[in-house]
Amino acid sequence: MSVSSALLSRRVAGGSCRLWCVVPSPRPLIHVRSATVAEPGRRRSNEEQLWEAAGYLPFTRARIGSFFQENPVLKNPFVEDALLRGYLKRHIPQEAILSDLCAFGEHVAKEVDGWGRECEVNPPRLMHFDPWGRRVDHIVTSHAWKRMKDLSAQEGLVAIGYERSFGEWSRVYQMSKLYLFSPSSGLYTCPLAMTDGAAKVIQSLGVSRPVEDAYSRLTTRHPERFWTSGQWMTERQGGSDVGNGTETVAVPQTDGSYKLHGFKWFTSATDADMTLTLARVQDKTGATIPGSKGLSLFYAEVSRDEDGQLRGIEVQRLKDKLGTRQMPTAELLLDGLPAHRLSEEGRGVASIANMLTITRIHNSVSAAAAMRRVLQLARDYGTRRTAFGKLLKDHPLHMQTLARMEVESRGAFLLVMDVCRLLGREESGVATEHDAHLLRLLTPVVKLYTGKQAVAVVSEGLESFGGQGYIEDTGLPGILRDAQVLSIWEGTTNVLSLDVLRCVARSSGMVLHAYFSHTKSLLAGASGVSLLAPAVNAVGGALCELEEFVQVAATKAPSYLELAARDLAYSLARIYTGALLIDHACWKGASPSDTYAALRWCEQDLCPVARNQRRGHYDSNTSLDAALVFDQSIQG
Ligand code: UCC
Repeated sequence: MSVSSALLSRRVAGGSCRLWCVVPSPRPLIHVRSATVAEPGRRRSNEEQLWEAAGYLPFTRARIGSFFQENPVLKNPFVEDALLRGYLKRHIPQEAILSDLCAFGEHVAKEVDGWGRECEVNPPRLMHFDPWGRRVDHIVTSHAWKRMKDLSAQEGLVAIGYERSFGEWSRVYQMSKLYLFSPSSGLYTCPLAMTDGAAKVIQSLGVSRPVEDAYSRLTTRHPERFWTSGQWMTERQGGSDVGNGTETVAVPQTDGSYKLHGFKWFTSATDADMTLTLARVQDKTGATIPGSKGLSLFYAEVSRDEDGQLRGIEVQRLKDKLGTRQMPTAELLLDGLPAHRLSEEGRGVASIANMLTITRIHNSVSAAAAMRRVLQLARDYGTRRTAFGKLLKDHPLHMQTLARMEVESRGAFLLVMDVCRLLGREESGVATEHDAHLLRLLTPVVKLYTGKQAVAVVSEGLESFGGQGYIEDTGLPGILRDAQVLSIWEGTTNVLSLDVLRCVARSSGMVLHAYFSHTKSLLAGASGVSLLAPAVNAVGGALCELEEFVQVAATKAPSYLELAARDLAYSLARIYTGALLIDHACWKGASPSDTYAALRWCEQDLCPVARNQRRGHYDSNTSLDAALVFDQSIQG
């Protein structure tokens, strides 16, 4: 009998059984891993001596063995991203942009990513009182969080969008930079999204007193002047049904300003310098107008009085969140916050809509960036980690898994960048009516679709690291936690699906008309490319199905469309993204991987709304959904 089989039979006969049976042991059970160095004055057991003689004791108290896993290494995310570089080379081959992004990517990998990690490890905390009992409501943030603010100004992460040095492509440039920054930013992209949104609102309403100075601070590159903005929309009754949920009142002052009184339940990045928020103007009797029509948009600065007290704000508490822990999110009592009305009375929702457009696009950039980041790390890890005798990269099944993630990630990137392109066109005054319709339709679509994709892809990405993907101090779990918020804030998947219906209705279907004609024009460019024929046919077929769905749905009651809203939004996203992937694969600088990605994307169900329509899912009279959800019955 070999040494190992002798050991095995002994352990089965006696040793391992003791782990399970609570039988008093004649001597303490010694774990084999720590048994090689005999305790002073104790004789080694025969079993231990056998293990040692066979050389099977790699671990001792003094030595912990030679098995370590190599960590994935973050390399320059610009250099590592063939699609980003290809996209930019195709659309904005400006040396100034490419070299700036390359240098920034290097900085992100070498230094900024470490700051991002520090933001996670040292989350913000709220100091309610100073040591002498004075209420101070001070949100203490990490050094790294403050560095992110300076960096954001210096790198022009908001400013680029307003300088417009590259005309209609300025937004693509800005968002490409944010895309490189986002996964390493310690969630600083959240205050930047709101800052960008606030600048956009102020610009669209007209930059005049009292917000001139604020606008210049939001869009400056000078760290000492740079301000961030909040967007306080969510109250105790929630953040989706803003029209009915907003309780905050605005009390007019004799000088034309207002004081706000209310409770903001969820304010992100609460260390902002200013905010935009909604409130109901009180008349002389204290009455307000209910619903959306009673809401107006206000600008308020976050400042302290001579005693160091926040003016008109009490920070109730910081939120204890699943993710985005790097960022202070608070409940705020507004108790006479000095404010200025920016919109006409009752035009609050319409006026803040520009901010929603911008933050939803930022959200989508962060979603695409999270997918790309987890893939970059997984890809690198695949070249280092050996399992079952070879590197992960040499296991075809592992590569298949990463390739599927890659297809999702590429699709998301192209969809996001196309929306940024449209935004840039609108802002530089070259957008056609058709572009404007597309931008309105695709903004909720890109936000809702990429938010969901990010959670799925990042979750799969964590699995590609095995158990290490589940270990906190690798930094990997935080990517998943932070991805989960992307489908929630700035409108949940269902709220945004309803926004799609809303813009279809308000435009009398013109947004869909723009969608169909643009998608067809993208496909037309690929008509002679035989390699892409299966993808072109799939998208073309799905587009026909979608047109048929729209025709049928137009004859149905609103409840029918409401039930179809989510599938409709998914269909819009998948078909349009398929067309973008095909279009990109036709570019003269495209690679075989671009073609492969397009083909793979188009193999999925591109038009789930047509499929589910045929199954009768939207006929509310036959729907058993609620019965299924609340099922309590047991048959028999
Ligand atoms: O989640 C939050 C935390 C902030 C954190 C920031 C993160 C940034 C990302 C970071 C990346 C890392 S704050 C709360 C989030 N809440 C929402 O997003 C709201 C969700 N709910 C909606 O979107 C709803 O659809 C509402 C609130 C807009 C619906 O309100 P109404 O009053 O029923 O809306 P109406 O009546 O349909 O529209 C009123 C006006 C209309 O204009 P007019 O009167 O001129 O016809 C609409 O056309 O507003 C216009 N409007 C829009 N315009 C409404 N929605 C839009 C839109 N999306 N785009 C353009």
